[in-house]
Amino acid sequence: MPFTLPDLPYAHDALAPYMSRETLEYHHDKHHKAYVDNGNKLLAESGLDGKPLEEIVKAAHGKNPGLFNNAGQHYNHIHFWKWMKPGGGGDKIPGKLKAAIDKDLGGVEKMKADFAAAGVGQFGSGWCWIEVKGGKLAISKTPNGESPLVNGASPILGCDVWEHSYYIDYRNRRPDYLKAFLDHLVNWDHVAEMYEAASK
Ligand code: MN3
Repeated sequence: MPFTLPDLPYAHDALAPYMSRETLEYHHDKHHKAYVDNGNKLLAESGLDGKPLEEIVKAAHGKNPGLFNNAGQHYNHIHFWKWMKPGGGGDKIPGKLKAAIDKDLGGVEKMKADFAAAGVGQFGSGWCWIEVKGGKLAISKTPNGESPLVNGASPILGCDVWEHSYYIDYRNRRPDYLKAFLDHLVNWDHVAEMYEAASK
């Protein structure tokens, strides 16, 4: 089964002013679509067609760089759209996830500071994450299209720090973009769902 571009779970202008219609028209409609289209060309000849996306990402890592980059970014972006919502962000974090953040990440304020620092500290293109590894939460960052999946962990929140995600709205101010993501965009309900799934 080929990769397909999912619709955004909200209107293109729903995240403004924190993420503009223009950013989402480029980022979802053009950048994510290119990962899908290019990934499908490479998937067809890979022998991995029909496998679940997470398996394709892990199997292609280190073996099929072209497929890995596109399938990895397809996986990352499918969740990135769901990790945001209009009126999101802030500290309204579901109880079980909040307890894990307090226990493993030193509380909500420290988690937010460390997550933003990971995003700012990722040199060049990449992502910052909250992941579950060995039953515990951790903050991490990865270059390009990688994700915690390739490090034996499960991502539960990621923020895209490629310039295409923020340059229209924030120019070079990546720290301001990460602050807006945490304060106004994060869909903590989707994070909690992925935490539940990763904790089974
Ligand atoms: Mn992107």
